[in-house]
Amino acid sequence: APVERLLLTGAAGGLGKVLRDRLKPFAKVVRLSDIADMAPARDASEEVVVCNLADKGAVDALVAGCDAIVHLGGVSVERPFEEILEGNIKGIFHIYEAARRHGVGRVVFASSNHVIGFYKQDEKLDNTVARRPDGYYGLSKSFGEDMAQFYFDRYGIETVSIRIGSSFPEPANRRMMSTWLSYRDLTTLIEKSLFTPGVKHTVVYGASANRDVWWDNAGAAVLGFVPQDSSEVFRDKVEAQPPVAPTDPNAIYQGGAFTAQGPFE
Ligand code: NAI
Ligand code: 15L
Repeated sequence: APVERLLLTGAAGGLGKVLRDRLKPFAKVVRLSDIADMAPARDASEEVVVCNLADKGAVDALVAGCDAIVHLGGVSVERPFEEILEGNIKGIFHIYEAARRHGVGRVVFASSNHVIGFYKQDEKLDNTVARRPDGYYGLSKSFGEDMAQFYFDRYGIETVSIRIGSSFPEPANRRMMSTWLSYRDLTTLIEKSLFTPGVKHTVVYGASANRDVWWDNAGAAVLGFVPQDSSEVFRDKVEAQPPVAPTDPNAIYQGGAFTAQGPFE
């Protein structure tokens, strides 16, 4: 059954804009939120609320009346710790605390491949490997996964943490041939994450059916997720790019260039 009111955070972002329409069939009302401006509500099935995730009271009011949350909001790239602390670390705490207070039973958390970014590209990972975050951003997503587990163990709030690879219209480089997640597959994965019963806290990788995947996605199979797309159709275009030096982090680590950002001082 569709959700009555679904909260989408990060609605002004790259994925949020795409999901604004695609999530409509999953809920009677989608409450769209971001710190940045969004297009006004188009009809009665949309609510638009500007909210800073670092503001606990504002997040509490944002979550009131919602039945499920797709949490995409926050800093989505490597940045100085102080910025990550506000949007991501305080943000995820405020989301779960509000979920607890308002009886929200299900969260879909946009985690990231950067929680395991320091593994090498020739290593195959399942969802039980020790995390190896590749920066403050990856650390904040790692903390988010722990937060999700804690709020399940303590309060029974269920979460699917999706370690999204690279979700863009096309893979932009060779690394993304392995990490690419089409918008169609992302949408299906979110749907399964919202509606599969009894997920507790499940960690899945968000990747399409790419030829050279690095991730054993048994967790996603439990959700009944079968990716439909593959980066293979972009191979010729991507391989026309200049070669990447074998010493380039983009050729070594699953997290690519994120492993070499900073220090910030
Ligand atoms: P994005 O950066 O385009 O969107 C994130 C949105 O969060 C932005 O609109 C931004 O204004 C908002 N935001 C930032 N700080 C905020 C705050 N303090 N309060 C409220 N809103 C705030 O990122 P994108 O690509 O749309 O990603 C969405 C989510 O998925 C992010 O959490 C990102 O970390 C995650 N993700 C995305 C991947 C991708 O390939 N696109 C890969 C892995 C994870
Ligand atoms: C992420 O976590 C970022 O949010 C996104 O912008 C991409 O950089 C992606 O990972 C990636 O690793 O390609």
